[in-house]
Amino acid sequence: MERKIIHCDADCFFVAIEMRDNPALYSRPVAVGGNPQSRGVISTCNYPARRFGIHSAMPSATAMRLCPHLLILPHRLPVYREVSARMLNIFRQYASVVEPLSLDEAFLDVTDNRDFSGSATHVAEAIRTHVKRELRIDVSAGVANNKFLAKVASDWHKPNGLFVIPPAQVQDFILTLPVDRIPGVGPVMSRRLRDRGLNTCGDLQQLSQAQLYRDYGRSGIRLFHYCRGYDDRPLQPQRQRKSLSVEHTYAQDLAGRVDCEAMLPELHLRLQERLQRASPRDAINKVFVKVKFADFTLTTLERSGARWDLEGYRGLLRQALTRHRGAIRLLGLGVGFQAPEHGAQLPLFPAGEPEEAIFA
Ligand code: TTP
Ligand code: MG
Repeated sequence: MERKIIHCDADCFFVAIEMRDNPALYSRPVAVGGNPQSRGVISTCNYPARRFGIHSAMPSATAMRLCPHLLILPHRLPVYREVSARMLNIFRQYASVVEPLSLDEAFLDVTDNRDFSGSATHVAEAIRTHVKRELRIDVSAGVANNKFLAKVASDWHKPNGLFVIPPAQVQDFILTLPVDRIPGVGPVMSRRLRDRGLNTCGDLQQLSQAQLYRDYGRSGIRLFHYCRGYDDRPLQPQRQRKSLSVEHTYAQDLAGRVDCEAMLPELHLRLQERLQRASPRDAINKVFVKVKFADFTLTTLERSGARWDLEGYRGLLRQALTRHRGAIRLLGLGVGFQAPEHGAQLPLFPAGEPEEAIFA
């Protein structure tokens, strides 16, 4: 039977909450992010700010150059978390299966929903209205017969939009879909494809599965299915965290190993605090360190079954630091958890894989 999947994604989530709580901000460029003087980055910004080319993960200093009258507000994470939880509660009133993806995003499977004469489009409209009434923020939604298309659709009429891809229109829709609209295809992969003249999903359809596998490995297999509008991944309602980490960008670069090791205890303490609130420790099956050098070279070193005490991380860090020369800008520590058990229904993609990183 054809599935009915809705993807909901709030518009400029953090800033939407700030604007709601201070309506004078609606018409001016506003971002939430870190301090430009201490290498902060933009978490998100509203649509007036996006017109200046500002986007998530951009250094705040760059954003201020692009738009000198940009207002950058500090984070109020507890408030965002509360709104997120209330939004999730609303979603659950309309769908028995909900898979949260991040604070402001979720998939809903409404195949069995009998309300609204079984119309997923009407369910999506009702959810948008409900969230707006109760939380006073805008949610964009996409409706389709699988997760991939629903996610593409929620982006289509953003902000404050709803877009439906009826099953009969999937083939037409997909032919002209630009490759960089495929969730997980980042700038690098997009460029690789475009350099070969592969601009749309229709272009990708000309390649065989074997060809795509040869050129792009497992990502190629995903592309083969996606470019045909095909995706049989089920929702993962109790999606288990795959990893947990903490990191810090230092206001002043760390000169070398000794400086880095001096920072370890504090980072490790933060990791332990977060672990206490998260998954059971007996599920930890690997540890990793992340190092970003002053020239932005990034290296991650992970080891299965390694110790996640301070000594274990010290050993890993020493090894990671030998990989590149220069001062150090950022340090991170993390753990990976055992993958959750799966039932008979095998997903097309490995469980819990971060969507954005798939085609990095
Ligand atoms: P997104 O849904 O990616 O972005 P958004 O809701 O701000 O904007 P859009 O209208 O395009 O959906 O992310 C949700 C929130 O997650 C965002 O408000 C802030 C936070 N976030 C970060 O902190 N850093 C990031 O790099 C990104 C992408 C998001
Ligand atoms: Mg969003």
